[in-house]
Amino acid sequence: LLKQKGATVWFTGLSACGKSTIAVALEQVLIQRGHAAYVLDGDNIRFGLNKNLGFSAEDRAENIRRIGEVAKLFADAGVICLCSFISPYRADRDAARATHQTNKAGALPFLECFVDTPLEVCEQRDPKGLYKKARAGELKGFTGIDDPYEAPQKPELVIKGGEVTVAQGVQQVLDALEAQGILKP
Ligand code: ADX
Repeated sequence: LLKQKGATVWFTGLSACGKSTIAVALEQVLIQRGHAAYVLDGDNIRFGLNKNLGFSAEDRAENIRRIGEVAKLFADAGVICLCSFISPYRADRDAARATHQTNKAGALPFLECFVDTPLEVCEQRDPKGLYKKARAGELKGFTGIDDPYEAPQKPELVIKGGEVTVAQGVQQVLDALEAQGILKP
């Protein structure tokens, strides 16, 4: 019916690195090209399915576990699922990848996309004023300030968020999806 192969693109990176901006722009391009694509991010997950979770290491792990399972279902249903979450812990991202690999109906493609934007750039953008609050000590456990971010060691893709435009970032993902045979060139 959909004439496409489902897959998950997992965007990881600091708050304000640009991951959701790229994911939403990519969703638009894919839909314009006739592909079924859907973004999962904090806006539609943390206010619904995961509204009972905060930002402790345990809650972040559970946040990513649930999202990994939902993304796998989207991908299994044939949708290109674009996940945009800080997902600061390597083990949590690896578990999301593993659940795609062990899918009953066959392994589902999982592309980890590291949006590698320097902390200084993210902090300068600070669209929600959260870095400022974290620096002032008003917000504890903020990723990159007083909470860890474990960068991926072997991501399928690295987007230099401080150097490329949104359109260039989108193109990088499209190229990777084509190279993996998920989209026809
Ligand atoms: S994750 O760590 O569990 O993957 P997620 O991507 O869902 O995080 O949510 C991150 C967003 O929540 C940030 O962009 C920011 O707007 C907000 N936020 C609130 N508190 C924190 C915090 N302590 N650390 C990071 N982000 C936070």
